[in-house]
Order: sequence, then C-alpha cells, then structure tokens
Amino acid sequence: SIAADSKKPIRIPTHNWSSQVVMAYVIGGIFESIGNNVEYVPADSQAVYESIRQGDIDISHEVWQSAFGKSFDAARDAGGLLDWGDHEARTLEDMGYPNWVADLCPGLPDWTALKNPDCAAKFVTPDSGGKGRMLEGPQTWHQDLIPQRVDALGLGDLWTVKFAGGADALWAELEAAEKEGRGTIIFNWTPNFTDGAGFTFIDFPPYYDGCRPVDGGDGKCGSPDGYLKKAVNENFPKTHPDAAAIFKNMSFSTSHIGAMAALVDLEGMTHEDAAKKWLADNESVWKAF
Ligand code: TMO
Repeated sequence: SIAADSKKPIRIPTHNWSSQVVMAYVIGGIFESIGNNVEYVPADSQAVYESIRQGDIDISHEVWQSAFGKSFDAARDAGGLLDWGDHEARTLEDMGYPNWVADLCPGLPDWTALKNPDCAAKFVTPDSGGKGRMLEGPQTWHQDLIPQRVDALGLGDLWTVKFAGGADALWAELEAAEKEGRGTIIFNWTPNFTDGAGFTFIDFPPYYDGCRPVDGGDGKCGSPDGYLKKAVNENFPKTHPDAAAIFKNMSFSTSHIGAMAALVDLEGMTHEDAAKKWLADNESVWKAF
C-alpha cells in the first residue's frame, strides 16, 4: 500500500486455550517480520469483541462459532468491528470421549446411549452425587449451554455437569482416566492436539439456528459444524494497511492449528517457543499471506 503502517503496536488478544495463544504469537511474529510493533493483551474470550469494537484491541484471530458467535454478532451489529473472513479450518466444540470409553456405553457415539443408567453409573466420581459426571470447560466459554442441554434432553436425573478451571484440567482428566482405566466425558474441540489421537465427539441432535436457550430454543441440540473466523477493529485497515491485508489473507488449516496446540499440550513448549518453531517450520505457509 502507499501509506505505511503506523508504528503504534498492534494489540493482539490472548485467551485460555493453547492454539489461540500460540497463534497470537505466530501472527505477532508475522507482523514483526514486516516491521510492525505488537502487544499481547490477555482478554476475556467473550468480552474481547466489545473491546475490539471500542478500539481497545485491534484483532481477533480465532472466533469459534459455537462459543463466541453470539458475542461476535452483537459487536459487529453494534458497529466498529469488521468480519475479516474465515480460516480454512472448520470447527466442532462439543462433549466427547477417548475412544476406549465407547466400550462402556453400547450405542455411543449416539447421544441416546447416555439414557442408559448402566452407562451413567460408569462415570460416577466422588463429587458427582451418584450421577455420571461430564467435565465441561471453563464456564466463561459457554455459560450454562451444556447443563441446559443435559436437562433439555432428559438426562438430568442420570448426569451432572462440572466445570473445569481451565483447559489444562481437561487434559489432566484425559490422562488420569486413561491411567485409572475409567470412563470420562469431557468438553473438547477440533482443530486441537487431540485430532487423530482417538477422541470421538458425541452425536447430539443436529444444531439449527435458534435451537439454544439463549436464542429462544428448547436446547435439544448439539453444537454446529462451525466457522473459525477473524475480526478487526474498523480502523485497523486504515492505521495498519499492510498488516491488515496480510491478516485478511491469513487462513490456517485444521492441521496447522492442531500442530500449534500440540507443541504446547503434547510437547510441553511455551506458547512463545511453540510459535517460533511453528514459524520456522512453516515459512512457505505464512510467507504466502
Ligand atoms: C473456544 N474453544 C476452542 C475453547 O472451544
């Protein structure tokens, strides 16, 4: 472009799951490679869209439809936040289980297998009041979506939903269940490091627009085959035209994003080091943006 990018740092949010944080540093590294300054801002994953709309944060690079679509829509409709296109990767965010668990409940992954009391009994934990326990992610991601769904589907007498304090508690639960040889049902998503590692999502009744209680529906639906979107503050293309053009072109695949998460959650790297390694290993991918 003719006008050069402002030297004012580009403010990139960081949230509480690994691919998002690694991708923040990946994008920051790409912006720095063209001479930009960047700043990383820890932010709530729902409130961030309002912060972008207000101009306190410049971009969002992982807008997951199921968890954040409603907050994204509200900010876009209020003005000040632009839809900056989708990644190639499609997304699913839902409850599921490591594959060995299928043996405990005949009929899985069909959700109706959960109606069987013999199935639920195999997921009782000390804190579950005699019911089968499902471990949902932090409540900031979906509020009461999953407890509402359990009740709407008539599973509330057999199952209870607990919230994990953070994503790491979900992965710790997977490891502990495997070690102890017991069943577990947790919230998970794709793309993630568990792609191809023997994790199956439960087939709930199909999602449709309006099926969730927050949208006025009865709650008897699973999560959508969702987008993974990018968003920017409306002034960002004016203050940083070169970075904005790169960000518009940027599109990561399921395997790109799974690898970003795996470097942290399987290989134990820091988010910053994972981003450096990802950039070094994938020059041909990001230089094309
Ligand atoms: C937004 N998330 C990837 C945690 O489902």
